Amino acid sequence: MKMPKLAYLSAIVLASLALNAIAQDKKGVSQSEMNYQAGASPLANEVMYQSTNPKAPQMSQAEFEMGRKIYFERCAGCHGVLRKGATGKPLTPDLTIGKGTDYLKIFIEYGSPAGMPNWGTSGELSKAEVDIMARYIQQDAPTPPEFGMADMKKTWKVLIAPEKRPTKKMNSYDITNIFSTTLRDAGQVALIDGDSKKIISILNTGYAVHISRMSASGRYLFVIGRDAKINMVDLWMEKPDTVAEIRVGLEARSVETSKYKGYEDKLAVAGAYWPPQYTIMNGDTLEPLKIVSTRGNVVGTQEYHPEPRVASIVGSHYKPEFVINVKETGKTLLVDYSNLQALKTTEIESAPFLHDGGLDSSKRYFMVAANNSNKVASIDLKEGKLAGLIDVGKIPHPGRGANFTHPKFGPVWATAHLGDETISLIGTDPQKNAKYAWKVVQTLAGPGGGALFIKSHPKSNHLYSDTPLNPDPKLSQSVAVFDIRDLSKGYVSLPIGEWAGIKDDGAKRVVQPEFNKAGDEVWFAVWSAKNKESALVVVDDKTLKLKAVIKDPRLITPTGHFNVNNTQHDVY
Ligand code: DHE
Repeated sequence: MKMPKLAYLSAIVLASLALNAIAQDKKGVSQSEMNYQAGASPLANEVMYQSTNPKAPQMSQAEFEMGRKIYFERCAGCHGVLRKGATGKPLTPDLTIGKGTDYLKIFIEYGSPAGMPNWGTSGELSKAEVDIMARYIQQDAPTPPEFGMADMKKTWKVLIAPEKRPTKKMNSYDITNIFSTTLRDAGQVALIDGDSKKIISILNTGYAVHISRMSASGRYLFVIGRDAKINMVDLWMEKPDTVAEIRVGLEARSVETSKYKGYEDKLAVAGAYWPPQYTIMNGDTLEPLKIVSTRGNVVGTQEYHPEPRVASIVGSHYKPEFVINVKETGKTLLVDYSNLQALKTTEIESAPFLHDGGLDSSKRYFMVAANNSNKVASIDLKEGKLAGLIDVGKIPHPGRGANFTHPKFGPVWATAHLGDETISLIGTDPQKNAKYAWKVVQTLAGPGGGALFIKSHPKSNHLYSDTPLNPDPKLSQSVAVFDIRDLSKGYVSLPIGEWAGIKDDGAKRVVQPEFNKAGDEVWFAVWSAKNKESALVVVDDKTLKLKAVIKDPRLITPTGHFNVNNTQHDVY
């Protein structure tokens, strides 16, 4: 239906007032973060039911299906599966129906300065699709199915039973220096021999595969896809391969293993985005043993949240506990796995939305970014309490962060930021450097926002910080390196993208510094789209000179890469 001109103009005025109001909202989201969050959700392929809200505009079933698919491919990462709001605003019918279709169409068409992409004018969505989306977000949000024990068991496969696996290492690789490289859009990982820099094998994994983690012994590698599929790979095999697999939900990001003395290789755990839950599994077969929901109340407001996603997980070295960070509720759960039938959980409040993080150099404290609050929480894994909640820059994004000894402030842990160019160094030694503990002791000026991962190594004098989401290709294709002996010198920039020697016009985003086992090389992914050439670039940490470029047509969209030794022992 065509809109009368006056009504159309007033809708534009109203929409622009709203845009300004949101722009002033300090939670406005940068374009970098928007792009980062707006990844496709595997929930787009799930069957969901349309319920009819008599006040919402009509939609045929085909239109509803199209709206649902587009929503999960483009919008759910920011606005939440149930549209209750996450990084983006809530889009529930009580808020959207009153605004009306024409108003919402303008929003979707033009975007907002607060970070909503201009889906229409950018050409991403057609006029008809914008119209469908404006009507779709006025319907009741369909709920994806749950995924419980019976569903998990249907997907669970032990391909090689533990008793049929090798009793000793059957290959000649130094498996402690293998890298597991995420090939994101291929749904695969490449296992690369860190010594020869040759690909050992390419393994099929889950959809838009995300991270790799190691068992405590260093024998088993666990890989999780965004579709919550876990592959368990035995590195002792002549040719390392998957020995067990399972899906623990419909969408997920994190997997980890038990690392406490006496529990090595005994258990694995994975956190899901949907359903919001974590699952504890047998460490050598992936048999699901225990599923625990994370639905609950948000720190501070104490409001109920129906879909608190599980973000980072780490296995404590101090106690038989998994450290499970729940995004929307802003709570860290210390889950005692010593008795799964009488699970004891310590719930530590900090701030939303908990995302990624890593251990300090003593491994006693888990440092986790609360990226929507611009804070880092330090969780004391020995005492089971919050040690500090530290204000940092805008949208901290550390990966696992970087530990080093600062010449003046002692042991520090570093994070860079998605939303600004700073790098915050936080004191982590309350015993010998108490006055610096849990404070930002120094702020470094990095090259720009859009940073994702920062890294150092106990044997290195350098701190590396990437900026793959910076809109300036010069920055997204290079890495900043600081000399930790004299941070006042500022950083030098290494043109990793250029060193890759890629001829085509791919994005060449330089992602995730990762050291080899010896701590004398740093590996980077040079990440381009799946129809473009990508590469891995290896830098000599002493000289900061190019050491090797790894290219292969099978290296499709490499992003994260995980060195076995450093992942196994939490060295970063
Ligand atoms: Fe990640 C870690 C979630 C997009 C590469 N990512 C994590 C963790 C979480 C997370 C919760 C911590 C896991 C842990 O430690 O247990 N990532 C998300 C998202 O929700 C988000 C923002 C959007 C999405 O649609 O998934 C997202 N992540 C990305 C990417 O676009 C990246 C850059 C490329 C890719 O491969 O998808 C990316 N994320 C990574 C990497 C890590 C990671 C490499 C592990 C860092 C480490 O050092 O351990």
